[in-house]
Amino acid sequence: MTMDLHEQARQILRGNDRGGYTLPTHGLYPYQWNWDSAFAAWGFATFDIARAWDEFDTLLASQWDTGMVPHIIFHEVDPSYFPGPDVWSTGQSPATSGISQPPVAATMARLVWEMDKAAGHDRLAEIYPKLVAWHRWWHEVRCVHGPAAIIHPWESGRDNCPDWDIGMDGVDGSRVGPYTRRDTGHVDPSMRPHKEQYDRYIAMVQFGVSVGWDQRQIVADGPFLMADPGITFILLRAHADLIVLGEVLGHDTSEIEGWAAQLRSALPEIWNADLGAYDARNLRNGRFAGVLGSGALLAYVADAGNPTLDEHLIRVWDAVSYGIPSADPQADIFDARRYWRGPSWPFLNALIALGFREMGRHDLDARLRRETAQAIAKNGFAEYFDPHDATACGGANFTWTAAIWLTWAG
Ligand code: 9YW
Repeated sequence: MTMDLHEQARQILRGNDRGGYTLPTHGLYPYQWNWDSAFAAWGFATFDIARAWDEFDTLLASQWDTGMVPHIIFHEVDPSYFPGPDVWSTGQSPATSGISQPPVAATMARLVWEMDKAAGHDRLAEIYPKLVAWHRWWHEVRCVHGPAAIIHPWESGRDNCPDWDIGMDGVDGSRVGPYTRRDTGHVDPSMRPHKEQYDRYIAMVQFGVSVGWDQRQIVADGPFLMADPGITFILLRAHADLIVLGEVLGHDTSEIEGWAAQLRSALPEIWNADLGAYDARNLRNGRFAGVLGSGALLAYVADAGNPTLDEHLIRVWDAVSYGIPSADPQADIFDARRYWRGPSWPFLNALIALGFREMGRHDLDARLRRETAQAIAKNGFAEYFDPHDATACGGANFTWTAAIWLTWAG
């Protein structure tokens, strides 16, 4: 059984490989996505280490002059996805979106390098300066208020999670004009964001286009600006991994150490004492989202957990059966199959588990691994799962689900 699933997982990675970059899944997502690629590299490293490094190369080849690494790279135009390169209109070549995505690449590069240090040394040396430039961009452009901020929910990688509801309320989606969604033609619409949310997503893209994707102007005047606990923890963790990689290569890492210290000192700003947890915050008015989601639980990957958060973790986890839910099952906003409003996401479980292991919480790692593996063994390599009964949701034969099977769950 397990052998079969390993082979299936390798076939999914090979099948989604477009020659140097990997699609998240056929149909629904026909391009290269930033953090999906980093996980794909980790998966490839279990059977083809050179191919793993290629994935980082293609991702970083589309880095903007500013240092930003975009969230989507539109290598070959595919009309089955909306919003495509014409809507983003960033003027990049190859075409890209105009926002970034959670910077997990340095963390994944460290894991890949550790799997074969000799094979990885030169490849790592090539990408290291690009990773540093990307982290500098996060520090200078997105961490100006302290914690990492996002200018669009898509930048968080957790598109419609409840964290963003209060920020989305301030976005006017009524004037976006007509457009045709494609996602709801590929998968069950009840598992995707609502139309009112989509109108606002597009309005934010249109604002970016209107200012020529000037990121500082978007941070200053854009319709949406929220502090994201998820990216804050991922970036903190990635800074630490980048420092290790820099030391291996003999570089001075003091600049990165400064970014990491500054970011850690901003954590109290995203601690919501009323909620007893880290929380997303609207940076336009200081208001907290007031909901517990997977962004807060990523604290464990950055060694930022505490006993109060532990209580929430166990409470939300005990309420379901197949991994950590992406929203609080006891809150009104919970929706077991709607994307980031409740489902369990295998790759995110794998990321949180990385933190558990480093804290010495092997019991939590083992539980999360077992539950994630059971969902996959039961219903396949789905994009995400209903956390109560492991119903497969979203796209099938999903790259990062296959990757984390090979590296962790399987
Ligand atoms: C979309 C590819 C991407 C992920 C995101 C996820 C989803 C794209 O799929 O966003 O069109 O909604 O939310 O994290 O990178 O797998």
